[in-house]
Amino acid sequence: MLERPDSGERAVIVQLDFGSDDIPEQLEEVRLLTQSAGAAICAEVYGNRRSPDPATFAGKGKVQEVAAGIAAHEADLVIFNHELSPAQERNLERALQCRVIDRTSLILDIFAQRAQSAEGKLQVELAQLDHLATRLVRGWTHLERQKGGIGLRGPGEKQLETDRRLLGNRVKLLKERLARLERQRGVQRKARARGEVLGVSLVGYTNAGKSTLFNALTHAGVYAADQLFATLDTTSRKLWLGDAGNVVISDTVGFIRDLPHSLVAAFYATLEATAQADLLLHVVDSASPARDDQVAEVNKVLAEIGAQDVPQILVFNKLDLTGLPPAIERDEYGRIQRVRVSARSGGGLPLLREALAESALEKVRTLRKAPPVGEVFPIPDTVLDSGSSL
Ligand SMILES: Nc1nc2c(ncn2[C@@H]2O[C@H](COP(=O)(O)OP(=O)(O)OP(=O)(O)O)[C@@H](O)[C@H]2O)c(=O)[nH]1
Ligand SMILES: [Mg+2]
Repeated sequence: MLERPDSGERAVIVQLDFGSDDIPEQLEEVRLLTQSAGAAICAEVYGNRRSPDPATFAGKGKVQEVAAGIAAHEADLVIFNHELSPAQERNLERALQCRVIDRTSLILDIFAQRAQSAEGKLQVELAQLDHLATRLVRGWTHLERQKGGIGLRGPGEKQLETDRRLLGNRVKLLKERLARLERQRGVQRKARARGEVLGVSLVGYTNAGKSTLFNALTHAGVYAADQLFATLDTTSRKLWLGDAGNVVISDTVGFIRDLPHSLVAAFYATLEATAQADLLLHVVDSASPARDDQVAEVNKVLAEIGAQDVPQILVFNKLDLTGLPPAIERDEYGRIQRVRVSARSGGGLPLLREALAESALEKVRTLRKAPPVGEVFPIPDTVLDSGSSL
């Protein structure tokens, strides 16, 4: 357990098992989430249940255990790695006399801390207000709120004591501002589309190494760190691929299991760019024991934002941790399925550039083709940098 940091809060984390087989991974994830939010974990409470207790989620005995943890470690807050109903949250806070936040609030708080762009900030605030709207009557937290802390940043400080009508006004205002920014971006996107450049988006589970890979490919110097949701704002750069010309590659926000729905909705505009990409590089932490689940989760969110049909190349990153050699793996039709790389050591990056170039050429070829049925035009690989209509 960590010592109390100079600033930062001490959290008791609670992980219950309802019969899932990936509890160790879920625990590891909530630890990282907690640290990413800036808190130190002073105690962990586990338990098994058949189903959540309607009143307190964890049940009476477990709540007592949590209370003991709070007392023993002078904890400032309790983090449930679960979704709590507003009533459960309220009951828990009453029983524990301590701030209680659920997984959604924790993730929203990290987003609130990281948001940089005007748009990102608006999107996060909108998601927080949505989450807060059902939790307006919390009584005792007013004093706590003045101190700030996880789950209390952002709209909480300003808004909690206002009524729903004010909240509604704020939501309306934020939506209008967002819509304006979206229109601006739509114009920019169209301008880019006219440039007829292939759009490639890096997508993947949070902490998979997207930003590290983006930097390795483009020397862009974006923020990459062993934190969940290090990236919130999309950054795009041109990437020269020799014969295949330029592509525009974008680093994007990472996904996570049970991404709060309000957040997906709020980030829809940002994620829409992903849905409109010509190609997705789906970056995977190939050394993670939860690798396959994470791939599935990412595909789930991609489907939610309408990007399920965008061609994907799986990039199995962190090869240095698995000891496997760099490689391009193809399916039985010779299509690229997977590229094994290490963004950190640079292993396999030339192969990834090759794979990207091949996909870019392939894409241009299909776009240029569209000949009358039955007719075939052989297109030389060298004449691909002008006149296509992406
Ligand atoms: N060992 C190893 N670590 C890597 C590799 N690529 C990235 N990392 C590390 O993984 C952590 C996360 O990297 P990021 O590039 O920030 O990951 P991300 O996918 O952009 O994460 P978010 O923006 O938080 O969603 C950092 O500590 C990186 O140094 C790799 O190839 N090998
Ligand atoms: Mg990142």
